[in-house]
Amino acid sequence: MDTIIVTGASSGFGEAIARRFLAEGYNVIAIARREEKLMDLAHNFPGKVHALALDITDKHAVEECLSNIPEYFENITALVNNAGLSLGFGPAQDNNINDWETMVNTNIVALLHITKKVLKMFKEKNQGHIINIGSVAAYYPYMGSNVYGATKSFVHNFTLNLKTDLEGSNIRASCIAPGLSKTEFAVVRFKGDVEKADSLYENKTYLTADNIAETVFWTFSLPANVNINVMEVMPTGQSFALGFTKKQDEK
Ligand code: NDP
Ligand code: 8X3
Repeated sequence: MDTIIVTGASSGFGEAIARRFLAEGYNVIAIARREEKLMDLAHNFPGKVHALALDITDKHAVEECLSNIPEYFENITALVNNAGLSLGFGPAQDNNINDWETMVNTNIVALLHITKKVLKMFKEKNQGHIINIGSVAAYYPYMGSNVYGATKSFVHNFTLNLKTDLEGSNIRASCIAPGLSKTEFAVVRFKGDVEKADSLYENKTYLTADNIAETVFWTFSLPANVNINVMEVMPTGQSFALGFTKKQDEK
């Protein structure tokens, strides 16, 4: 059976994407740091999940694990580069430089390492699909998005450029750009402050992880001659990133 690699499979979109493919009978290589969450997934789909508990910014661990894939999971047909995060929500001048580095290292550098490794396997078979999870933050600026939005712009641009390099091959490259979605994303962004995270969704419509899992599965399941390049997916009530209007400071 074909195998799908899903990074960030321990929660949110990644977990829902993994479950969506597993429900269709695919094998899944599930990557994230929280082993217990990956084990829950593996217990629900016995024999179908190869759980790799690792930090994707650890390039040696990534290299080691992806070089030693058990035979049953070897027939990889898609890579979903989903793991990612935003840290902090303030203006650039107030942000923590370490948070910026973590976002760049996770959302860009780690994605590149994994892509490079898997692309080699795809090239050997002249088949495969790389699906990157971007964000509407790549196109619509909002206060506090700064480096996060810029990392997602990289993901979008890299996907489109990758596609030009793959011209003439059977390998597809797609970028799915979700809008406001309720996952653990905001809790991570606000560093565990659940109340603050919840307030982001107050009086707003938002996407669910299952909505994005369905979009990813649809993108993958289209005929082999069809490539979704970039697709923006927003909740019906959203028209541009977060777009808070803010009164000017009165001084
Ligand atoms: P979650 O926080 O629910 O999921 C993030 C996933 O990424 C977790 O499984 C986490 O696993 C994994 N992850 C983060 N850092 C690492 C790391 N260093 N190594 C391995 N795994 C890591 O958020 P979402 O599901 O919402 O986010 C998924 C993607 O969607 C991200 O790329 C995000 O930028 C993007 N996105 C989210 C939107 C939203 O509104 N929620 C909107 C647009 C895009 P663990 O902690 O176990 O390592
Ligand atoms: C907001 C999308 O990725 O900035 O609509 O949270 S993101």
